[in-house]
Amino acid sequence: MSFACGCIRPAVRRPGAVGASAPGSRVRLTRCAAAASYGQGSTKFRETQPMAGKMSEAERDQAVQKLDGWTVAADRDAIQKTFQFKSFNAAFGFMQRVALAAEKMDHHPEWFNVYNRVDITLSSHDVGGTSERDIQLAEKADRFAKAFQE
Ligand code: HBI
Repeated sequence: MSFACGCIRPAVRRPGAVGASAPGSRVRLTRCAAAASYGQGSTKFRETQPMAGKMSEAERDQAVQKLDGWTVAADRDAIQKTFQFKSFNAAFGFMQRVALAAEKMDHHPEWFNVYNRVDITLSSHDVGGTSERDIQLAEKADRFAKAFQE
């Protein structure tokens, strides 16, 4: 079962958390554990989550085509790209730059780094799919990559 935020399992409501369900019950999360792990403190329990901000497939696909080398993830509503650099130092420098931009945007990548390679997946957990924030962060990442690949 998947949830609006893309999580595959609900969290158990902790006693005292805000929500309509009894403590200990398993409730439908719209702000997933990943979102909660962004340091937002308590997880908000809502029956529905406004989907404002989520791009339609057509909007997403059109936006991805304008990016440099990004693709739509095969298994979820997200965009992905693999960056290759000349060295680990260049890759890590790129990651540091992206991290600063992500923190400033309050919008964070899912990424994997091995040596000179950085795999980035962007999705907006709060809307359970791709939003303009993902496109904006992808554009920033492409700009930063150019600086670290020269
Ligand atoms: N990053 N990719 C992504 N998606 C989010 O929904 C998100 C985030 N970083 C921080 C963040 N949300 C916070 O604003 C809270 O909504 C969790």
